[in-house]
Amino acid sequence: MSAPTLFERIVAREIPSTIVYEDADYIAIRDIAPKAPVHLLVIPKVVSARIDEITGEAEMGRLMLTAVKVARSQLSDYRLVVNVGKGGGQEVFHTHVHVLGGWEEGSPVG
Ligand code: D5M
Repeated sequence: MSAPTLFERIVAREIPSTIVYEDADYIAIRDIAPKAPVHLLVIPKVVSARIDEITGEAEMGRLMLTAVKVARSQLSDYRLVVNVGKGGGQEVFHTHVHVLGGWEEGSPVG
């Protein structure tokens, strides 16, 4: 068996984090190195390394619905970002959706 991912260790409370949402299948935490005034990570508890490994419509749908629910609980406007693969900026190979927001004048990106 492969070593648990960083996010599995966070789910197991082996590594401390600020948890803002949790249900049976997902957890959302504050990013340790925020790139926006509000920067959350929405993480499925079932591990896939990258989002493009998720092939089930229900699983993909529930991930995005959970990300939107978490985002809407804290923000009215926001960005959802998924980095996919090293070249896409992914550092932690356990699928997660970034929720970014809270800028006073709108997102500085894009
Ligand atoms: O994003 C991985 C993100 O994970 C990156 O924005 C930093 C964040 N990170 C790394 N370690 C921690 C801990 N311990 N708590 C909270 N957030 C963390 P990626 O899309 O893979 O580049």
